[in-house]
Amino acid sequence: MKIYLNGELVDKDQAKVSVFDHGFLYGDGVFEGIRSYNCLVFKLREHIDRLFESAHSIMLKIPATKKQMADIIIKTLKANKLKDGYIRVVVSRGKGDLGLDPRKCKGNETVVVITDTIKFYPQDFYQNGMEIITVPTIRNICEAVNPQIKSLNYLNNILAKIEAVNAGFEEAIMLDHLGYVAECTGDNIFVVKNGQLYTPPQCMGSLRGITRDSVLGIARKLKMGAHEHVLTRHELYNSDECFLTGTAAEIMSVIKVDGRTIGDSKPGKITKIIMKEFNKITKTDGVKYKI
Ligand code: PXG
Repeated sequence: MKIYLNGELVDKDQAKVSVFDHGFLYGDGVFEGIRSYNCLVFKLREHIDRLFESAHSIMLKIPATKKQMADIIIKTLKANKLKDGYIRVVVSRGKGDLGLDPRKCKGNETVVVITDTIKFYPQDFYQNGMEIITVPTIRNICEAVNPQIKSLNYLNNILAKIEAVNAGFEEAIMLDHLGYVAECTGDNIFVVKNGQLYTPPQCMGSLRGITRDSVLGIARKLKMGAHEHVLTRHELYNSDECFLTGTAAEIMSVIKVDGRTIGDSKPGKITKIIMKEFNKITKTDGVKYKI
């Protein structure tokens, strides 16, 4: 496997970063998770835009243009002959000293692109839906670390994941500081009620997911009502359908939340339509490459 590291494609064993890298010492950096489907990098422009926005917010200079970053990603996919890949782009503040002052790292930014395959949830979940729970750890508040920044500091989400796993579940619902539903540890959440889609507004402490935006686009195209609206657990429990969206998970039906059955405990009709339409756009909405 070849990894892109600071201008070069190197073997996996040679892809090494300094222990003084502030990405390692402090989680000081940003990342993206992207998928390619049959030689098409899905929503590549949107992912690169979000990477640059995350970096801009933390005043991290990415040592490449957006076009160069897209070329690097495609070059890495080609080097690994991957038609269907999972791409991890990481840009960290780079090597500094033991203090957290980012000025010490200036000009040392680390750029890594890893391309691999991914198998996320068991196939059974995609057919029959999954059960999830709400966990005690709340999502970071915007005034602290804004969830829009896809930073290398994912401890907030990891704590929630640990709580879910400890309780015997694979995914957790995180609430915001007001008790409204924010999102899951690596996915956004939607409910369907009376034929209308609802997802929490991004200002309420959830990442503006690219899969989430794709689903809102699909709903608009199909003339379904889709709303960004605050959601309480009560509304989740009493929804007709519920599903998660994310690059890794894609569209995942949820059939039980905190022990409450959702709808008739099977992937819902609208969820299935969204899954089918999502599958269609993964064949068109992105940047093609040849291997
Ligand atoms: N919320 C959070 C907190 C995320 O990290 C999403 C929502 C979904 O966004 P996209 O743009 O992918 O639709 C994400 C992104 C993993 C993993 O391995 C998941 C994500 C990122 C990195 C790793 O679980 N999801």
